[in-house]
Amino acid sequence: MSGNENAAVYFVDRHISEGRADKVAFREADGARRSLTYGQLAEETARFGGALLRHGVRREERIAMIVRDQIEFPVVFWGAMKAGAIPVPLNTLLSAPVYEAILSDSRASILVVSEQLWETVKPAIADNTALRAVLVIGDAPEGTESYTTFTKGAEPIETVDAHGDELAFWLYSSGSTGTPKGVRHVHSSLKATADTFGAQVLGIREDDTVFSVAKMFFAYGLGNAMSFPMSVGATTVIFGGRPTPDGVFEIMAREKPSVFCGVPTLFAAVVAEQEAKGDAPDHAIRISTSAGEALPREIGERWEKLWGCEIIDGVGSTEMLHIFLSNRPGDIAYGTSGRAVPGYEVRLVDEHDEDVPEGEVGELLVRGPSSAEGYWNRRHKSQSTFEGHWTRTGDKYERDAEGRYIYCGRTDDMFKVSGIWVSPFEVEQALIEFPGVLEAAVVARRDDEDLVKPAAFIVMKEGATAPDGQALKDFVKDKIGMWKYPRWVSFVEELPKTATGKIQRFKLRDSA
Ligand code: 3SK
Repeated sequence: MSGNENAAVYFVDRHISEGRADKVAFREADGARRSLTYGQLAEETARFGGALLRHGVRREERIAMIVRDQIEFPVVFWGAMKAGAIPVPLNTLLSAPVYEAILSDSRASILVVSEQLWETVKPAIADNTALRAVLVIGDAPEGTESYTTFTKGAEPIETVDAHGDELAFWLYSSGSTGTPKGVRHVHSSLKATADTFGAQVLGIREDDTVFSVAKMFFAYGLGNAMSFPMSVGATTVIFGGRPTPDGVFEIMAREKPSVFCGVPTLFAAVVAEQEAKGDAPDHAIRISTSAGEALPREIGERWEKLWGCEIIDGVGSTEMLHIFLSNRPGDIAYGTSGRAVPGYEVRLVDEHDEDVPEGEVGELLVRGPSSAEGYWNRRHKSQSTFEGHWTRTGDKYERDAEGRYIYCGRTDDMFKVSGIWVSPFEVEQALIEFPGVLEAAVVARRDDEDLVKPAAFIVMKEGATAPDGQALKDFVKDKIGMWKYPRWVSFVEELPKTATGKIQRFKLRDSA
């Protein structure tokens, strides 16, 4: 091995020798509005690592994190890695039974929790025998230890030597269905995503300030708000709260980020709110990214008109750590996911694993330098997802004449009407072009003759009146074809989504 390939050396320690000790790495946009320089981050991570070793934590022990986006998030994440332990950031919006299942599956020995989340987490650890310490960031209730006390007086450590192929951290992926799976990533993967999407698509720069509404527990947010800015010594604005259009406007105007990373639901809500208000906030955004779910063309075009900058829409996965298929600055085709990110290759295959020709729908496979090592405790699922160099995404795509990839839906979401494949995403895109429609989700439903047909669930913009269902059906028929129009239209308050913004169509299927 040449040198220490522990990711914390490149992302944290390097900035000191490169003269960025006084540069702000993280700045909170809410709560106590604290900030942390690269120098403080290097020191605090070394101290947190020292505290773990003092407590007897050994290499590869899991450190579960149920931590909001706040200054302590990067400290715990990188501090654990410095000590050779494995940080496992968890979605902060889960319920106690799901935390209980994940904590037991991961056998984490230390749990770090933000005080605001303690009441939800408390019942999840009642019967857990693997946990040796529960550290609460903030006031520590009985039976827990305060994060500050745990760290106090600990001897800062040197970052432990690690191989680039060694396990570094896990993320739990719930995808759009099922119980979360522990996805195990190695040290070199973080730099691989920063060198590919971060540097070659986003073009992240040292003078950038990044604001990501996707939280750091999510692979998309982890890259946006941590590894990409930290790869060049840029600054991240951290926001712990729930993103709303008004909150986004406020942060844009006050913090002046130059890079904004969003998800389609939020872009749609921001655009709708802005069109109602008739103005755009004073901002410094030079580029925006979207992932988590395909961005409808309409939303991309409206955003660009209002904000005067592009949205780089792409697709990634927790298994590949970040985005591997994406549009490029200056070469955007809204409504498509663009082309493979430099360093990655993609294929579209049919059910016999044969490549499908242009214009036909196939499952998307990807190969690249950041694929996960596998799932924890899920051997069969690992074997069917990670096939040698190739990773199955479970997404259906079509390639157009220009080599761009067009999202058609999750493998489980696609269905045939009169023998022809229907992409729920295509029908949804058509529906949201109807005046007053904010969001739409389409699923298969059986009619009286037991034949499968599309059913639509519609969320209207605030203050907009729901149209006649027939008007919507005719609109879709005219736009994308006779057989694809929804035979049933229901108006709902909101769509079921994962914490990271993916529509859970399976829940609508169950209710259809
Ligand atoms: O869902 C996505 O598109 C995504 C992007 C980057 C990282 C992780 C995910 C799931």
